[in-house]
Amino acid sequence: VSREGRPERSVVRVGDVEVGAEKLAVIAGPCSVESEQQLLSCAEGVKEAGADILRGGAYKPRTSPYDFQGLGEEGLRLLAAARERTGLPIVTEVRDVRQVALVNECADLLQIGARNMQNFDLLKEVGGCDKPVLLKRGLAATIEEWLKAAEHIAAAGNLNIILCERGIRTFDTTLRYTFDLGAIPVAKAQTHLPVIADPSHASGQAEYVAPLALGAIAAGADGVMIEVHPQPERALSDGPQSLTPSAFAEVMHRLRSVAQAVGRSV
Ligand SMILES: [Mn+2]
Repeated sequence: VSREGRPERSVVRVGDVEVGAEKLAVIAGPCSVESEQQLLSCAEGVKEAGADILRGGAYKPRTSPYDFQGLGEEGLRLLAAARERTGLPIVTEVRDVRQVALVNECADLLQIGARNMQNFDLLKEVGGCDKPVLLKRGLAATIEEWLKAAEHIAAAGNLNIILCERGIRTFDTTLRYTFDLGAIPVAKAQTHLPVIADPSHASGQAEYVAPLALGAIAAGADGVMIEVHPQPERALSDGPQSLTPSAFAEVMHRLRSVAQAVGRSV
């Protein structure tokens, strides 16, 4: 994944969407797929606001085993229905090697979550897939460890990798994580891969999602991934950091000016 081997920047195709091109890629949707109604209303809202890719978790890695773990296969079916309805390609997390074949069949982009960044068997397995991979940075991973994790996927044969900075754990717990803005230009300098940012998990609070998203784009990110829920107060996971579809539309509006200032479009 190093730039030494490939000086020009890579563009990764997700369905018909290009990630890493002049136009920024905006991924939006709920943390978890909860129901048909929740997902479809969310999908239509983010599409209307201009999102390019729909996110939604079917297999959720949760800190507590007693929290909602996701709808699993039913969630994948609902995501496929939302793609059918809106035309948006879908990204969803694959949490375990046993799910890879099924998720690869259903999704347009396979997400490796922060907690799985160094699950080397899983990296190898998605490295053998024909779908692109979204690799989140581990919450306690150095930039070098993150890029080496991408190398595991590439070495297994899949060069369609998108990196995602999502905040790291530091001494400061004011926000959910500490958003590492500097990781964006460093990852872009060291690799040819597209780099996006996840301001939702980095901040953990809806009111700080917009400023982190704007900062990421100003720093050279190729896109953002934002959690959106039709009723954040009723979300089964990550409600406090989820934006309503109308708040998301407002962020999209603000992203356009920053994108323009750095020679990109939304
Ligand atoms: Mn989440």
